Amino acid sequence: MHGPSWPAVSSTQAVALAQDWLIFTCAALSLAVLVWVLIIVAAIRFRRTDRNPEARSQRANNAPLEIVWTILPLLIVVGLFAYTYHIEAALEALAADAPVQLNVNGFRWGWTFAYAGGPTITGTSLHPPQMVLPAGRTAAITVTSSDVIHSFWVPDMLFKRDAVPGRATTFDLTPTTPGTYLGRCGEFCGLNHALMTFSVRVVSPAEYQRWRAYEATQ
Ligand SMILES: [Cu+2]
Repeated sequence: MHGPSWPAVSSTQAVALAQDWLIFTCAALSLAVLVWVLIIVAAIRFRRTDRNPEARSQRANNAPLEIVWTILPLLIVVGLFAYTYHIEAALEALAADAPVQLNVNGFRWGWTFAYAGGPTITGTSLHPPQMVLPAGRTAAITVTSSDVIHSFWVPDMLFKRDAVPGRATTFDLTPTTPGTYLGRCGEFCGLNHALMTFSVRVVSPAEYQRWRAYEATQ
């Protein structure tokens, strides 16, 4: 289980999103460093001293410089937008025949995981349910809710999708690393919202088949 810490980045979707985040952070940090350096240089070099009693005019302008600092940020923003759009489009795409298909229903205050042709697991805030997924296989997950808006959220997989009453939303999730990951409700839904947890146990495909076979005998 992973508590509130750096996410484990344990789905293929998470890898793409973490890369996007890294690019944004690098772009923001390099601009921040550039601005900090320029502020410090300007403050020291152009400060009022005995040798330089007149403060520089605050109104002097430099047209080429102003064009550059208008166009350059515009290009950066358009570039970041295009790259994010490209990633999100890939994340939104659904595999034609996902090997694992299940419905997730959120309710106050728990979750039901209903596998196609397989077990249905219901858990409450006192007994959170566990979802089992095979590593490296795409799961098509359809979320909905039976009362208010909840949100299916697995922080380590960097994935969150609203569970809206009367609406079914399908997304693909491909876990990469075996382990047990904490899931929560990501949308405030009432008093026991914070207790509306679940877990996702990612196992090898062979172990997943054994689990399905075992559940079928129950
Ligand atoms: Cu909820």
